[in-house]
Amino acid sequence: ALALAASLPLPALAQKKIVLGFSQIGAESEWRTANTESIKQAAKDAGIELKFADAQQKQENQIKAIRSFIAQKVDVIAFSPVVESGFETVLREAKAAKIPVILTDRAVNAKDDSLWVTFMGSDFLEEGRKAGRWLLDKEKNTKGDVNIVELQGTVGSAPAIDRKKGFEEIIKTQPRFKIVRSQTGDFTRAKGKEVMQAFLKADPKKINVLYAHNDDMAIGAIQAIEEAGLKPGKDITIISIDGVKGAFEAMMAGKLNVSVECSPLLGPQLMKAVQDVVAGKPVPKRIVTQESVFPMETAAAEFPKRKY
Ligand code: GZL
Repeated sequence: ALALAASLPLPALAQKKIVLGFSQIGAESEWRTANTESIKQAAKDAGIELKFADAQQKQENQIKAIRSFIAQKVDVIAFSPVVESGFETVLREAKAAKIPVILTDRAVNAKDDSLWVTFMGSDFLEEGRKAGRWLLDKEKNTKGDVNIVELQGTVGSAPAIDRKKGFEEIIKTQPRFKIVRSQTGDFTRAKGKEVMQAFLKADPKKINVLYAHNDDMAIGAIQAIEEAGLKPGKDITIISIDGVKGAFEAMMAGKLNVSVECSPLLGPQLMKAVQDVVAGKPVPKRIVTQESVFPMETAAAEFPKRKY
């Protein structure tokens, strides 16, 4: 009987489910909630077990979550680093535990790039350049100073650093474009409104343009501008980034002039990379999301096609 049993084909080992530990920044913006939805849905579709941790925008919570994923011996760790620096130590712990790490959405500035397998997400520098190019084109037939106030994203985050850098790289070609005030609104509507109120109160000089690093801060600022008795999108030209539904609604209402797309729909790409890493297949070190620019004139036609 033993010989007979030995000769039978082994029952196919139940394919062990891949376990992915994901540390998400928080739920600070429409972009972030769409990003979370994309990741959760894609894990379900791929049959990947997702351990999901929300850090409430605190770096120490992300570090704790990554440590707990290491302790649980997950197959892969992925996260969107809330800020660029301070993750090297915990990434070295993951490497020592032989758990591959995937960076999504935001990068870290660690020198040792062996600490992650791949970084997938937008080119924030290019997003800032697109915002700058749109403004120069809009003002190409005007003369005189163009005073810009800037709502920066989370201090120390890759998108805030690079969207500022990219925008400045473009507008510095024409000195009449001046950033007269710049402060962080931490990517949230509430903070964006609060800081814009302060800009409007403090700055006797006319504000011609608002450059917001994301739509949520722009939407908060639009409320502040209206409460100050001004017309957003007319008295103050507003440029923002992400392309979330709220931005399209503001553009259709004529209150936002342009939104530079930054897609949060990284879920499917992430799960494909997770499966490839586990299967030992090569994965590109950098996967860039393809994106466009939506001026208000295109908003109504584009809106029905939007997925986030
Ligand atoms: C960009 C992402 C930013 C969004 C914000 O990829 O990290 O974080 O632009 C979000 O809306 O809060």
